[in-house]
Amino acid sequence: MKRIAVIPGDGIGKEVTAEGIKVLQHYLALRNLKEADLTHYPWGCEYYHEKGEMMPVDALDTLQSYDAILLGAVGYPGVPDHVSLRDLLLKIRQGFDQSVNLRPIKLLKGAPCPLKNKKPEDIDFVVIRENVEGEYSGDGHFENMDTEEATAYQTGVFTKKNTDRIMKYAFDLAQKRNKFNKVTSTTKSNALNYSMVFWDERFKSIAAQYPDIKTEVNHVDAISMYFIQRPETFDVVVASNLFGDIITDLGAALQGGLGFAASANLNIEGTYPSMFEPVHGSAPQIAGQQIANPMAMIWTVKMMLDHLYPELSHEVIVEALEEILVEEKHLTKDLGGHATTSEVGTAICNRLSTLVTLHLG
Ligand code: GGG
Repeated sequence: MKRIAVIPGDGIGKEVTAEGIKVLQHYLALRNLKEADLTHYPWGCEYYHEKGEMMPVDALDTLQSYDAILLGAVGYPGVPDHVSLRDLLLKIRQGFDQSVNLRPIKLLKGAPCPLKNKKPEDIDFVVIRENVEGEYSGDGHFENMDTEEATAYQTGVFTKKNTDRIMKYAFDLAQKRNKFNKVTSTTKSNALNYSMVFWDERFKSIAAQYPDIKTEVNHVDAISMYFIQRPETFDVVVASNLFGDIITDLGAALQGGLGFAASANLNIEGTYPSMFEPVHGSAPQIAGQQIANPMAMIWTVKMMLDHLYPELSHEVIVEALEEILVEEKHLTKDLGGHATTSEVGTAICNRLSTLVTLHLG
């Protein structure tokens, strides 16, 4: 039995997490796997209002023993965004050395791609985002505040250890995917004369260890354009924390919206639990209305299953999402439908019942 810590968080995080869990338990039963042992933690912005902190000081000790963490979304008006993000999400990512943020950019059959003439086979790549340092290291300071000389410093930290680790992961993944055997590096070394010059040097050095893998280096501004102009040329894209965060929202747009963007924060050494979360935030403007699209969360649950049961294929979950999209009967408002968040979750469970029986007997 797998033990999972569940942090639904804020806003639509709660609604989509409920559907993720519904699909998770249903799928485990269909596959004759033990029901997951779930423990919910009410951490987030409501907890902050009550206790003055996003999660308890010993939260990492509490989470340490779990097989995985499932997170909904964090952030809500009334708590500064830099507090809600840093004191929960970034604390877990950094505290548990979840060095890899893996984000598939894949257009599902039936999903609304904003690019004309692009089909699912044209949009199928992975962004590997460095997840524990870089621009999100948290280093920096203010000087001379309340004067005309007021200055804010935000320091990007790029260590050889973490830069090499993320790049090796990207190259290994390109070998494993065996698509184009290609890694594209996202840089901005023309302007960032320390961090990104170092990034480029490390990329070159690691690439030399993988002579079978082709490489491409793009500035972050250029890659944003190429994602739109020629998404079919990407296989594995490696990026720093900030650049990865930004270009994967663009990637989500290619997939049909944030309602499809799934992610995994991986501790690749297995020393700490990994955390799985949809890319989207808490969307306070639609929270509590049962209109949020739960597909990103359900895809995220599939990524968690890949991690927890790597010996099994869980692609049938992606297939179920595609069938629901193509059928167009159970879609949320963002996709032009009228179904509630919960109805979409139930429809995906029903589809899984059919597909699992069909494929696996
Ligand atoms: N689903 C998690 C969430 O609430 N993400 C919001 C966000 O702003 N994330 C920034 C990041 O991934 O670094």
